[in-house]
Amino acid sequence: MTNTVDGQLWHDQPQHALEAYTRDGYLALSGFLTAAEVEETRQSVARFISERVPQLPREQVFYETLGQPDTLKQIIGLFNHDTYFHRLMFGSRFEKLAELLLQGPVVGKNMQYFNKPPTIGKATPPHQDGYYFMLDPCEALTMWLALEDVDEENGCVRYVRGSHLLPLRPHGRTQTLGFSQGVTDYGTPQDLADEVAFPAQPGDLLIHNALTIHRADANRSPTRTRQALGFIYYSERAKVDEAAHAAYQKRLAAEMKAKGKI
Ligand SMILES: O=C(O)CCC(=O)C(=O)O
Repeated sequence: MTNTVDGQLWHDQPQHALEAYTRDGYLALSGFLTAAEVEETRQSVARFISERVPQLPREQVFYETLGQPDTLKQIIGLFNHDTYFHRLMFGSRFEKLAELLLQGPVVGKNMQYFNKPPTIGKATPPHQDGYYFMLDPCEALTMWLALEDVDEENGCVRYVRGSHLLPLRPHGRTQTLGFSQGVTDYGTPQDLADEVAFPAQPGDLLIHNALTIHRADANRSPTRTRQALGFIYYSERAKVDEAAHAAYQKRLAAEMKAKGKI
C-alpha cells in the first residue's frame, strides 16, 4: 500500500501518521490487526450474521437481491446489537487512533459490515461521507478494516488524494443501495490524476477524512467475496447541521413526490 504506516507501530510515531493523514486526507495502516485478531473478528461477523441478522429491522440489512441471504452486502450499527463489536468500537485501539487523527475526544457513531458478493457486488459510487453526515464543523473520519484480501478485481477502495482540502462537491441520487448519494461531476482530469487504489490484506486499516472523495469498483471475481468493517467517529466538536438535514429531507420528499412514490 502507498502512504502506509506500520499498523502495530503507529502509536510510536503518531506525528508521522497525523501528518500523512492531514496532507493526503487518508492513511493506510498495514497489519493493524494481527492474523489471530482478524480470525476472531471474522468469526464474530459470521456469528452475527447467523444469530443477529435474522432479528434486525429491514432498514439495517441490505442484500443485493432481497430474499437471497448469500447476497448480503451491508449491515448497519453492529455495535448496537453485540458486545464484541461494542468493545471494538469503544475504548479500543480504533477509538484511540480516531482521537489522534481528529485531535481530541470523539464520538463513535456507526459500525458497518461491507461485502461485495462475487460477480454481483456493485460499485460504490464516488462520494464524500461528509455529504451524508451534515456536520458543522465537518470533523469526522471513517475507518475501513479489510477482513480478507482486497484488490482491483474484487473492488478495493480508491481515494482521491487531497480532495479533503476542497469544499464538498455536488452529490445526486444513485441507484446503489446503502450509498444513495454520489458526486455528480466525478471524473475530472484532476480527480483521475489524484485517484489512488488501495489493495489491502486482512487486518490492514484504511482511514479517510469525511471530506475525502472515495469509491470502489464492483466485484468482478466469480468466486471471491470482499468483506470489510467500517467504523465512523465524529469529533466531539462536530454538531449535526439541523438546517442542512431539514433541507435534505425536503429535497428527498420532493423527489419522491415527483416520482409518484408519496
Ligand atoms: O466498502 C466500500 O466499498 C466503501 C465504503 C465506504 O464508502 C465508506 O466506508 O465510507
